[in-house]
Amino acid sequence: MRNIILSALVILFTLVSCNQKSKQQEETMDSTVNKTETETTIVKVNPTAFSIKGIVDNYLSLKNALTKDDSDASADAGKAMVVTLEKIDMKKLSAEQMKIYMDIADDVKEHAEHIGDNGGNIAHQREHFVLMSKDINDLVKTFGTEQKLYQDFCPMADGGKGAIWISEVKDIKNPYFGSEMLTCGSVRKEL
Ligand SMILES: [Cu+2]
Repeated sequence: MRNIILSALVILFTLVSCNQKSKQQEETMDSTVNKTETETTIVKVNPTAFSIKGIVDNYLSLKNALTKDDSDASADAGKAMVVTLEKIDMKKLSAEQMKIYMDIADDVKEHAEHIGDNGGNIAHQREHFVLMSKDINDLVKTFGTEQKLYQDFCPMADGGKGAIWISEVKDIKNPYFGSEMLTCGSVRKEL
């Protein structure tokens, strides 16, 4: 998935460059595009200029509330996420970065609103958490984070289809089942 996004970005970036940059800049671009690290540089931004830390923090609070079967705390974390998303400063992002960010963030916000509005219905909150976790995974992979994070997987979540979640700890604490099956799942990789 990441490779597809990055390849698409490189192509997009090259197209935009061809239209807008001078011949000389274009040559500089072409010479760097061949290096694999360029793919990352295009996307990665100065962490002091743009950070998804607030979003990740809210996500982890939500995840931890779900592991404790605490629907009200999950709703609070969902509401906090909506506030965080509204405050994110996108000015330092390039047009391409902003498009990627906004596509993901719009989706995260929708899930956060549903989770915030469904205190008392943890099953429904967990349905939205399946999709939000995919978004957070994409955000972290695209924009990076200074914190060490793990991508965990539960094969039984989402009606047996399996689902990932992102965690700040290596121990498995399952947000999809909570106390019912707290240690179901495994670490897939470090992010
Ligand atoms: Cu909903």
